Amino acid sequence: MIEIRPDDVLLVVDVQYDFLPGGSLAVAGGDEIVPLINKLATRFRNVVLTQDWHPADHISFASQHPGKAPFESVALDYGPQVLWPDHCVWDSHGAEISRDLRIPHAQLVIRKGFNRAIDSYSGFQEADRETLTGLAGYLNERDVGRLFVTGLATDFCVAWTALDGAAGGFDVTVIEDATRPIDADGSLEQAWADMEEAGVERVMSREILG
Ligand code: VGL
Ligand code: ZN
Repeated sequence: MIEIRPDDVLLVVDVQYDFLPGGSLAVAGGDEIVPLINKLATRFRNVVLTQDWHPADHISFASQHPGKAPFESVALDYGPQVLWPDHCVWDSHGAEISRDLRIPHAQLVIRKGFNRAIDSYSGFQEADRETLTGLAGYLNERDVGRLFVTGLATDFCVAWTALDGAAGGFDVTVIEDATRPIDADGSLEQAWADMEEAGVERVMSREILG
């Protein structure tokens, strides 16, 4: 069993309608994790949410690259970029955090991906590996303990957030069954390998909930 301490933080990544069944970039079984995250959240004094938040002409959208289809890749200034269906366009229904997520004590919502020319899977920094979101500053200023990461999708925004957290010196654990993957082209296996390599812990929710 893992004893949750008062200074630990639950990070809830991108539980938004576009990533849930019926959404434009729906993650299979994404809705199944919502009740579990609600339950986990009752154990944490500190909860932080992230919200994917793109302008309608965002560079990660296949629709902005003539001749390209979703899930193809392009080379951008900052490296390879997977192209996605239009999703989480700011102020659209799909960008809203699910109303089924019941975490009234959540303290902060970090929006990311709002610069047209840079994607941001990670809650900590954009894909140029330079532009910070301020999340590390917030957490450090609050002098928090361990980070426990949940949400969507395991192999993209959850993994990148966990990896950047670990790189930033945080003690990071992913609660595997409180996430669901997109799993495009071996991305899930790669993500777990990268996280293991970075020292990110991988647990199941029962180790916290009993
Ligand atoms: C995500 C792809 C594009 C995610 C966000 O939340 O994992 N994936 N934008
Ligand atoms: Zn996105």
